[in-house]
Amino acid sequence: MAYETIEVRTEAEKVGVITLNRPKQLNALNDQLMTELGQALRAFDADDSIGCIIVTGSERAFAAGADIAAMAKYSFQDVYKGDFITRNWETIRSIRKPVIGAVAGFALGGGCELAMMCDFIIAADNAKFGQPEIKIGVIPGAGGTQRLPRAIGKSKAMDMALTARMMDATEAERSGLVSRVVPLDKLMEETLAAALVICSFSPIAVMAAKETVNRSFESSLSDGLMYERRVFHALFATQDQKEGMDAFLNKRTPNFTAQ
Ligand code: CO8
Repeated sequence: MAYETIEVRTEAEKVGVITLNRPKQLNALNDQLMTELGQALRAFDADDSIGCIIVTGSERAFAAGADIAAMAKYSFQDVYKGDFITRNWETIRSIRKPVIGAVAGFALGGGCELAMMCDFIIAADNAKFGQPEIKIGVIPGAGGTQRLPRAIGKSKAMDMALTARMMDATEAERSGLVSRVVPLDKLMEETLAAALVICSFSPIAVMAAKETVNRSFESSLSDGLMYERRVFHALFATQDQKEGMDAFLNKRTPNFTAQ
């Protein structure tokens, strides 16, 4: 499929890589980009040869937010009737394979929110995260007020949403927003290495692990624990569980088949 605002490629025939590509606008997220991103994510999710997906931007910007030029003239009627955001921003939530955000440069506003929709974030040492919407008379609208406090706690989330200050990569890692910080020139190499580790495991177990961790954000502890237990039990019905445990006991590399 021909895309105009993203680039799509496959690495090692197993990892789908989606690069946001509106360099002149620092990858500002407009309707076309979010629609194309959703299409590319869905295509990789449906492709049995793909085990993990990476979403990334440029060295200067992962994404500097929603496209302010596109939004500036919208009325309430436009955004409400057009279901602005929900209609094409949430596709990533329905992707069942792991999605890693590889973030360099600015991840601001909707860009920070998109990064937080990924399953985890690997940041380059030049990454800067922020929710500066307050500076342009609005608030985060794609999950920033909800995912940020869950990721870094109320005080820091309030600080970012109310003062619009940016958080650098070191602080983002210390706060739990990102899982690792790597040198800028190693960002893709390290993220790809992480993706290939994930690809080496049972795709069924990987999918189940993602689903179960995500469940923790939607349920009470006891409901979440029960859900985890049942999924854990269910994995004993898979061939991959037999294979994984047998390979461990016989000191050999497992050959997972997604069965
Ligand atoms: N939208 C549109 N264009 C942008 C955006 C953006 N968010 N960010 C940068 N650009 C454009 C600039 O207008 C500029 O274009 P031009 O060269 O034609 O003037 C070009 O990118 C380069 O930007 P700068 O010259 O400003 O570069 P600097 O290095 O000086 O500054 C910054 C970089 C700090 C990133 C600065 O560009 C900036 O502050 N950008 C805006 C950041 C922002 O406010 N983001 C939040 C937007 S609101 C939002 O995301 C709401 C999300 C709600 C849900 C999403 C719904 C769709």
